[in-house]
Amino acid sequence: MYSLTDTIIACSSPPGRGAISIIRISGGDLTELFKKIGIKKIGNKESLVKELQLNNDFKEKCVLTFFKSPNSFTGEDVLEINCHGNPLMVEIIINFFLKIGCRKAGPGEFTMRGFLNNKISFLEAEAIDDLISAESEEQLLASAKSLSGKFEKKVDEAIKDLKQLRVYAESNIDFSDQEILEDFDEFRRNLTIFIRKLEELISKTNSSKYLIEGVKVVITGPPNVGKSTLMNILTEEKTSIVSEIQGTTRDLVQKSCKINNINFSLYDTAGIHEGSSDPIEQEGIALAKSLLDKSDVVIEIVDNTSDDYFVNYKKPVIRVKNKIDISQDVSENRLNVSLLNRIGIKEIKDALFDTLNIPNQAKLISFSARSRHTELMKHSLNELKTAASLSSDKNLELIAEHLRRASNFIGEIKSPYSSDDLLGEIFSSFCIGK
Ligand SMILES: Nc1nc2c(ncn2[C@@H]2O[C@H](COP(=O)(O)OP(=O)(O)OP(=O)(O)O)[C@@H](O)[C@H]2O)c(=O)[nH]1
Ligand SMILES: [Mg+2]
Repeated sequence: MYSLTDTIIACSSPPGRGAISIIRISGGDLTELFKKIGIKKIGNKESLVKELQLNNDFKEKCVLTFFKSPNSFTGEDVLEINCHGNPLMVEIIINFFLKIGCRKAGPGEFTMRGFLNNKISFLEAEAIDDLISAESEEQLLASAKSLSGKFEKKVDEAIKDLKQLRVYAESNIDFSDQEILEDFDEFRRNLTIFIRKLEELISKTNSSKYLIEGVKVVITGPPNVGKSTLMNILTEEKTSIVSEIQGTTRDLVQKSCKINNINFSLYDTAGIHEGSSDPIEQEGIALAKSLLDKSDVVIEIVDNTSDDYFVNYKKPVIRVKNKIDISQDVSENRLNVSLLNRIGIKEIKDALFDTLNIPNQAKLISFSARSRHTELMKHSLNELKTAASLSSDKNLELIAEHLRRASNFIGEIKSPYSSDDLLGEIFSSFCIGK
């Protein structure tokens, strides 16, 4: 965790050359620093032009703008320095300020101070990061919606609903062994309604997460069924070697593609079968299996020779039967396709969206979100489901405990206070100067 009392400095504009660069300084009180650079007086939101003597050789005329605490992004005193847009100049200016009492800011440290000083909520901070990192109009739109509070409102609603459930459980603990509580059934109904609401929110949050972070797809199945053929079709180039020889793909082959403006990270893998005596293929199979755990969705392909192939992936799965041009024997539980003849490609693409509940137009996604949010919601959901499985009012104490934990998980979406290290870790994924 960073020290919160230091005066920090970083370049906040992109690295490289340009008309101007912006360096930002933030600290509890910049009065001493101002004295050191010869500023006698500067008011909130006032700018002045000042020539700084940076070292024996260099002077630079800068525009300095002051934001007085708490009226700044970090909530502290902030000085913004505009200088000529040259990375060497920026370095000399930063070195000058390091010598007179500043410290280099870590990634996301300005934003973290803004959060800790209640200038922005945690979800706003994440949305700002998403907005800056957005690579498509859809991502930009979704993070702008989050920044305007759309996601936070949903989380607030969940927190409020959960609070009501907890109030009931906790206030009735003492009465539960006296007589059957009259309104216990209603409480259970409300709990079920809330579980459904949270499941819906998780599904929406998931599709937002996929928009921001992309979707990890593993193409798997027995050997020689057309996995690499599908890889090449989806990536629209010869990414993997295709051949009629069984066991062609041994390594993991990864390539990204965009479908309906969502990024899909595709993994072509070695065909999984038990009988391999080739140590390299065996290693490829082990790699393919380990990747399944990390995927968001699995595309399992079989062909007419492996119809009864079945694996329980514990992941959303799209089951495909390829080569229907050879065998007319279609499988009821699979998408029947002929990749060679480009039949069924659209169905596979559509299935990716349907299986993951992603709207097929990315601009319909309601807000931006991250794995951190979906994971916390899923933990919360597990606690709620355990609470709901305790069907007697005699278990009210235990129910209350599970609700408390569910509530902590949801609360952590907005305030990941549980550990300072975690807070530092989250902000450190932001860029320097932000
Ligand atoms: N008839 C027919 N052949 C196909 C079809 N799709 C792929 N093939 C052929 O099946 C063979 C195997 O295709 P690949 O894409 O290499 O299969 P794979 O699953 O990646 O194979 P491994 O990497 O060895 O596990 C190639 O000769 C393809 O041309 C199809 O729809 N119909
Ligand atoms: Mg292959």
